[in-house]
Amino acid sequence: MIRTVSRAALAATSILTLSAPAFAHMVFEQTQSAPGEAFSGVLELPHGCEGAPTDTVRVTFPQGFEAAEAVEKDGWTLEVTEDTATWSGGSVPDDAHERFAINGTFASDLAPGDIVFPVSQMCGDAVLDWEPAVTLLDPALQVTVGDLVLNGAFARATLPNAPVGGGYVTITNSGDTADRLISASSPFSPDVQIHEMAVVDDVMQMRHMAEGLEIPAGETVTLAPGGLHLMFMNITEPFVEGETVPLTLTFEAAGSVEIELDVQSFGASGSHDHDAHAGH
Ligand SMILES: [Cu+2]
Repeated sequence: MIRTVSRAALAATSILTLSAPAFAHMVFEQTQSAPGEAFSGVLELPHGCEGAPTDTVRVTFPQGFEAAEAVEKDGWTLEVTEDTATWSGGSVPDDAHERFAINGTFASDLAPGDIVFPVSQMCGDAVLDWEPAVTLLDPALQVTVGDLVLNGAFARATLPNAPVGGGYVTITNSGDTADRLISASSPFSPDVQIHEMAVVDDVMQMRHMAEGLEIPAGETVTLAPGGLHLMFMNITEPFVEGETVPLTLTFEAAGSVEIELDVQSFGASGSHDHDAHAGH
């Protein structure tokens, strides 16, 4: 993600453009929604502007983000117009990570894909521009089983002779009791395991979750590159970009459901192909 730094005092020709390191960009805490769904977006300031404290934050609501509101903050003046929410008059030190929140509903006729909420972070005359995005998932690709809704299922293409493949899906439990993913199976592998990433002795390692994966009531669990994932052991054929991999997931309460994983490029991270994430 690119951020631009501009100072009003400088001529347009001398505007600085810097690439922010991946760990310092501004993203929404919740990055997925769908057309027609309500969305609560929380943004955290990664830092000030070149060391200076932040005094104003403005979020521009994209087209199709309806009934938009923003959440008041102590010590800040909030002004909401049809297109923007602006918090001003406060001060966030460079090393603090203050949060700002907006609410609204994505219009039901919006197309699936990334929706950018332009954000201007101001520190006196300095302005940092950010482009946090929300991915609208395609409702046609949702799969429902019991109280669970499965979204955005994908796998990454495997390299020649790779023994394993990774699969990812987002699972939302709309019920009021917890469920548990207890097993997975696929004709592409004799053994599909549920893995999590954990730091052991300062080294990131994968751990087989033999006890399964809890899907808490009312919550969304995201399996994604660099985090929780399904690991297809000893794959019987390669995962080829553009094709699909069938997968059966079995939940303790909701039962079994068959889904198809879209095979994306080797480095894909789901709908955010442009973002760099830690490898599998
Ligand atoms: Cu793994």
